[in-house]
Amino acid sequence: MEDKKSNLCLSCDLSTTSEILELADQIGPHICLLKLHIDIVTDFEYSFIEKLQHVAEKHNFLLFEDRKFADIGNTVVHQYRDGVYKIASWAHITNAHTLPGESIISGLASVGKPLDRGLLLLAEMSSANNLFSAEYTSKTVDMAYRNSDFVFGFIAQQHLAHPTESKDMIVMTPGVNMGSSGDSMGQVYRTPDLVVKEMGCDIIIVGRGIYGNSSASPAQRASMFQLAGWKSYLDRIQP
Ligand code: 5FU
Repeated sequence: MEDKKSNLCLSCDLSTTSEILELADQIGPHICLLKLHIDIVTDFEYSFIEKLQHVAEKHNFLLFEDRKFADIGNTVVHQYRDGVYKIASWAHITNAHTLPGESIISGLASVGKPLDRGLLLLAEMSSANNLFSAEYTSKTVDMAYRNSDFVFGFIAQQHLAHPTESKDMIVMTPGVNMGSSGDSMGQVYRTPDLVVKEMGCDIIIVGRGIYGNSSASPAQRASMFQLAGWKSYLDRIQP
């Protein structure tokens, strides 16, 4: 983030490998992280991962699979390590719901820790009328700090502090756009300035704001979000 002056994560929700590789290469200079939903890719072959890793190394960004694991420990071990996608073999970062209880973290850690991977916990979501409560969020924060050898942050809409721990965890925030307040399926957008400067989030996750309908190119849009996100971050830490 510091090297590239970027706290921008591209949410690359495209369904073909060629579209993903092309967009990743175009906007690679502007991002610190690229987030995928690998299970929406229609022409997936494992060789795609090697090509994506090449683009990620070229532009110095990390890979995040937005898998939102939500099952018992034994099942998530297989979902994370095995199957067609072998997520743990390439995703530096993935995420999990805490609904099943803390055993989901130990299951994922048994696979991810030896590979030097990291986990984010879903503490809040951007969608309208979601069921996350303040109590659920605070229990999720507790779980994160109890497992801080593997969990390093949250998907959330605001900075989340632990009542007694002084160490900070990173907050990555989806539902970010400029000039749109949401979509027709419950997504709620807020601006980079609101989430980073006012709410204390660290990374902005932007999808359609970058590659959706616009007269500007995705690279121009990504540059705009990079500048806005980084300025909001600097404004917060050096007021
Ligand atoms: F955890 C979350 C959440 O609370 N809101 C989200 O929108 C994840 N997301 C993801 O961020 C969602 O699955 C999309 O991949 C992405 C947002 O895409 P958009 O095009 O910027 O709306």
